[in-house]
Amino acid sequence: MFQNVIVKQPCHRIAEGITSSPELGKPDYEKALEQHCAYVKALEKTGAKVCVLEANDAFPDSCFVEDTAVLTSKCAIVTNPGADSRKDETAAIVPVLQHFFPKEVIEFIHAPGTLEGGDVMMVRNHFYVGKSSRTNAEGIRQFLDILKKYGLSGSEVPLEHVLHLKTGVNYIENRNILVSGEFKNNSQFESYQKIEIPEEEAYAANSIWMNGTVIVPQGYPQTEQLIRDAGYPVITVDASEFRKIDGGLSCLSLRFTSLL
Ligand code: CIR
Repeated sequence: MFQNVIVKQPCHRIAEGITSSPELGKPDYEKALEQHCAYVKALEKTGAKVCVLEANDAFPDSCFVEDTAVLTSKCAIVTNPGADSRKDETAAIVPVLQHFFPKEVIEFIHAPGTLEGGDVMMVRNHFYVGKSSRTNAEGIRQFLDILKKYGLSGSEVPLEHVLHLKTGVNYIENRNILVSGEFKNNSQFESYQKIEIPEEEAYAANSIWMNGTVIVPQGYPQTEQLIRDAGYPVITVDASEFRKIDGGLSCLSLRFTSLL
């Protein structure tokens, strides 16, 4: 159960966010704001208390708050994003985390290590961490050291094509895992019950488990059905504006239970 969620509103400069898919067009600020509101409502429906942070126009990608921290049952780890334009997004998350975690369990990834939360997938007390264009070997080394200190474990998953680990693979509890593309045959996920996402719906591999319900992006009917067939209630939300700048549903929130 995740009792708490942190989100950050999209900012006026969202159209300047980093993208690998310029052909999708630029996100529309008003639409993004509407979609963000619906996303918050969906999270609230699952019983979580949502803390909505104000937008920050200094950082076009700052609504993707997941990348700034990894929140566990024992500690909070503030990241050091690999994208230069995103590095300083972390300064704003520290005082927020202090409302939910004792100061002495707030840890940091330091340069030259880089790590983004989108590369970290939690399965109970184990954390898979993608080695990507954003998360480097030194970031992973520091991250695994921190996990060890708290009795948690982690393992590295090298990425080939996708931006972040959770762009292509997401754990939805009960040993069920959504896998797309390069992760379908990855031996590290062999022991899970795999739900294979069809290539044309790969974006929907980034669906999120929230307190028994799975929140799925709108417009991916095959994925929605596969998740329903696995026994989950589903809420769909439109994420089209975030998709234009490589953002999915997981990136838009930090989901956790407060230690305070
Ligand atoms: C970026 O490239 O950093 C943003 N445009 C998208 C971040 C998506 N975050 C995530 O998958 N956790």
